Amino acid sequence: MTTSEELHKRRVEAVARGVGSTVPAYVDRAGGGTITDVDGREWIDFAAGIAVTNVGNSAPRVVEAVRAQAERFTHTCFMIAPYESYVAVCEQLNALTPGGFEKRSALFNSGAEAVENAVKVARHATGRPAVVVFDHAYHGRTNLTMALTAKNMPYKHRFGPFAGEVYRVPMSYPLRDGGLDGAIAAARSIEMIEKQVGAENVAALLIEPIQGEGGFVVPAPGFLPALREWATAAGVVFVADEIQTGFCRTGYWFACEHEGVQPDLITLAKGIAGGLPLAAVTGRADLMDAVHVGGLGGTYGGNPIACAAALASMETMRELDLAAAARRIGAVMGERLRATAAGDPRVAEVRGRGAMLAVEIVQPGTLTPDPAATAAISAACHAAGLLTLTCGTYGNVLRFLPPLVISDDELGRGLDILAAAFG
Ligand code: PLZ
Repeated sequence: MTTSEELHKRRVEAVARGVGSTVPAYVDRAGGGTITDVDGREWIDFAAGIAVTNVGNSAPRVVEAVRAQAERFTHTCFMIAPYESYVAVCEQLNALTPGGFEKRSALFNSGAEAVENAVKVARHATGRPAVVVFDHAYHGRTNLTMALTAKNMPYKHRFGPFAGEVYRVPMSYPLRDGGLDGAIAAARSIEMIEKQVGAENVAALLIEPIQGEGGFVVPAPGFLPALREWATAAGVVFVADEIQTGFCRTGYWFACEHEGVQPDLITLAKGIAGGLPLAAVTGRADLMDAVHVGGLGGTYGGNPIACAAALASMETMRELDLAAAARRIGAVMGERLRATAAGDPRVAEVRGRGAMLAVEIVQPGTLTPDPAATAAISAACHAAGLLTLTCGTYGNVLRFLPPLVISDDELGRGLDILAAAFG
């Protein structure tokens, strides 16, 4: 069989350099909490393909649904000849997302595409141009979503000019803003919007309820509710980007539920379909239905195989109660991480919710980010067979996103490797 080393040589000659990979191990198969590479090495998976395989890789229901749908038909294009599974996914999203009001959904392929479409809907419905985003935000790599994303390297560098009418305000980041009260942090951001943009010019306020790529930043309690309240009063569409936090990851179906926040629109992707490419915008019927017929769409959006996988994934989440599983995983991981942190002055903070936890690494005795130490700890994990990811504006956050079906044994072994990597 071909080895990872051989495949890597072929890759360098065939695949564009701009597409990176965290580890040079080529995958043979994956399931539960592990990935097996073509060299026969087993990795414990604390990445879940960046919070995608919440139901696990090749989850039995997903496999069966994909197989059955592929046999019936693979694609007709919903804009040409529609089919039930698209409608069923929308019905379920409308019912599952926070807010008892009437909702509509539209399906797309990627998270970035969902964000683009949420902005289209908000602009169309309000007739206003501006979009407000936050420091450390990540919303994608397309032209508009690069503008919405905060971090230059690697996402934006030399890829401009970017889309206009995007305004950035401070995030609540308790570790780095002196533990500012959530409502006070919100007032600071709101004042900036009102003075520099003008509320009446703002179509949408777009926020990740817990920031993903930006460093698993959990805003102080009260920050999201205060922004929600202001948006309502100002006629601004409150858009929650739950692409990384959604589908049971944080211990609820959606992270907004931790503070009872009801967004006007929610962007969804990643965990929605067990690894098949699917994304959605779900939200208030009056906003979604403001757009003229034919104004939203795309060739592949809501592909029938992806929809079948989404229905099977959501059923798996319900059947196995993966929100509860995320809370259990979070309790076990959190305890071990805090024990590690207690003896290690490089750990500034352990944070996150449910099975979306991270540690922020600094130079001891300071808040100065230490991306080199972060990379070294992550590399030690990789060397020992644990797949971990880093994130953060400063590249100094180790993040942990295991599949929610990981076994206690796999989780425990992963945490042992992690503890050893801290040395
Ligand atoms: N919004 C909150 O987390 C994707 C990106 C990894 P796409 N995050 C992982 C990388 O380096 O490209 C993400 C997200 C949030 C939007 C997106 C974009 O989703 O499916 O990658 O387009």
